Amino acid sequence: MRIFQNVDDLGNLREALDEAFAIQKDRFQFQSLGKNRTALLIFFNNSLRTRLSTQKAAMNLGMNVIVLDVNQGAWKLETEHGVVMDGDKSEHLLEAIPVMASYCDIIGVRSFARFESRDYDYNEVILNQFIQYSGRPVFFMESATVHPLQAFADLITIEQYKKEDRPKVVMSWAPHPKALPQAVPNSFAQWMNAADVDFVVTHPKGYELDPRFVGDARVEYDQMKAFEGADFVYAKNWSCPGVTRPDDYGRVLEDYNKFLDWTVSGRQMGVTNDAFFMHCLPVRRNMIVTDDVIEAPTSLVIPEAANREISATVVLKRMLQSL
Ligand code: AN0
Ligand code: CP
Repeated sequence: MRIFQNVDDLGNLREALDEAFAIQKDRFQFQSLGKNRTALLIFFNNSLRTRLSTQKAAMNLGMNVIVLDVNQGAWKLETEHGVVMDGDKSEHLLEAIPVMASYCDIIGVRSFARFESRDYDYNEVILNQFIQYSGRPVFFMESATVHPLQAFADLITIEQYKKEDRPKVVMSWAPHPKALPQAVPNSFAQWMNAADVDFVVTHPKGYELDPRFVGDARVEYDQMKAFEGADFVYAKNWSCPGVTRPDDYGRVLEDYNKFLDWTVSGRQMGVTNDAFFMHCLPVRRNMIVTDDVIEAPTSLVIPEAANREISATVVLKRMLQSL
């Protein structure tokens, strides 16, 4: 595997899940695979889980790891082509990428949506430059539009905890004071569409996700109706994807205070099939989800985060095998 961006990059999903469960049983079985190989993890944005779990995954495989926080210690990078660099940016990404690539075998990049232009974000301009100019396998550690390591860990978690063969999985928008990207819901929708689950999305009108990720998944605007009989509830906020009104892209459409009844609480969980609660974290309590729901025995947020190590180990293993 040379690129890890979309669910299709894994090929047969059942085989990928079986590989994940085998790694869960013995995460050190491929220790010799990464000997004298180096993973470079590049962060343009903050991270707790991705940073730690991906380093841990590389160590499970016997790799060396270098972590770069671009905004702390590296030169400020220009990412646009053709600009006169007379501002605060001292180096261009087009030099920085091949230089960084020369020190490693595999590159992971985190670069969130900037919300300046929908086209710029949805064309994945930054990550595509890494793919084009690094000559290395590249995996997405949350880009402008996708977060595949998260979605893979989410699917592993659902497979691990499901009580029905084909569980009902509900992804619910929840309120948040600041504009957040669509990467997590985009990937979750893409992966749920590929998995054997009954998938429903619920959000207020105006937050419709891009069809290239949500496909023809069922959308239910009545949150309580969507939650009926759910086996898994996946909460997440996202800003306006700008599908029907591109000018609204990246905006919080209305004051979050008007949507506090969308906060996942015992009221909605009460109509589910004793559903498990999931969230990618970091989460704002009593905004996205109430304390009692996230602290309940049915909350999977910690095992879900722990599975990030497993998804990253499978992905890095496959990339090592492609070198
Ligand atoms: C990010 C997001 O919503 O995409 C990262 C989630 C993994 N969250 C925040 O910026 C709070
Ligand atoms: N879920 C997730 O990717 O968390 P971090 O932003 O802390 O890496």
